[in-house]
Amino acid sequence: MGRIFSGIQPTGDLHLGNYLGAIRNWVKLQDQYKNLFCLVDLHALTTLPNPQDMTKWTREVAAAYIAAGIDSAKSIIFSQSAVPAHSELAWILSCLTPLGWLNRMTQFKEKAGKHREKANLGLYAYPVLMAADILIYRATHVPVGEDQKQHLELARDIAGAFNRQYGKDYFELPEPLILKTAARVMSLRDGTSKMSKSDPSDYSRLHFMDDPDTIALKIRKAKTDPDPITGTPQTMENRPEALNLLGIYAALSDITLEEACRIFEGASFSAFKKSLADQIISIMDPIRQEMLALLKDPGNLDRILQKGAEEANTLASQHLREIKEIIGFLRT
Ligand code: AQP
Repeated sequence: MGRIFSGIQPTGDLHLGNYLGAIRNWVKLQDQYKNLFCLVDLHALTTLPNPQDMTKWTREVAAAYIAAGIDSAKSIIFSQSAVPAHSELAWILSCLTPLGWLNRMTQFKEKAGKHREKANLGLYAYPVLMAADILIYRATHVPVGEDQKQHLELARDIAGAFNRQYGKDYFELPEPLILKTAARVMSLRDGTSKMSKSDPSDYSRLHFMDDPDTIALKIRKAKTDPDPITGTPQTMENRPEALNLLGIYAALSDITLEEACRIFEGASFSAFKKSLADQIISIMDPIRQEMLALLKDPGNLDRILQKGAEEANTLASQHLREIKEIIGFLRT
């Protein structure tokens, strides 16, 4: 059985993009692979959230995983910071990673923006920690969206560099798992930029915790254009907002974008938006209700994470022992 590692940063309220692009697909992988689903709080630290938010968002992401169908009896759910081997391996791997490789990472350039000199070292080294996250469990597969492809490539290069340096095929190169069902969701205000936790506008995204009235309002306010919906995606090529909304409807209904266009051909956006809001509410509101119930008992959530951390630590510490032996560290 293959092994999967994946995670989400607790850096804010989760949104529909995180659901359709990641969590919903992970649920389906649970019977095919051994899965580790992490709350990557060490990565989140690169944005320096205040401690209250870090705690709140970590529990919320855990609750979202479970409410959406990740089963802690089948999958390991845990916080990255509870497994010290991630940080230890990240240091080891950083000594094998040429700066030139990191300089090519587009996400660092995007996130650091114009103030590169002020960006923290953690943000720059983020892909090395991500390589450690994957390699410490000797994961065979990593579900990736477009935005993470380059980081996974780097993880494979770093694994190869370790194997070459020590003349041993210790790390199998992790394979990307491109999921056909993973949908890229764009901002409700701008169909050309992705829905994101860090977008300053609340109206750009739908949160897991939005109640039905808020969902309906945000969909009513979502940017569209004055033309009616046409029958194919090709005839709507230059209408990114319209295609994004139809794409969301299609993903939630398990149909293709072509089918969604056919169903709503000729419809006005006000009619389509009503159907879309109903569809979102019918899927996301039961998840919200379950999250609310889970968040009422933080002690129980913490126990689930504690159990996950123990399982993850058992796997990770065994591998770290082997890695240290290969390197020649003294076993004291
Ligand atoms: N808009 C999206 N559409 C599809 N998938 C998405 N993901 C994020 N946004 C979309 C997927 O969610 C997973 C976890 O993402 P993350 O929190 O680790 O970081 P991110 O990709 O940087 O997510 P955000 O929401 O954009 O956060 P910020 O604003 O903090 O950077 C990943 O699998 C990602 O592909």
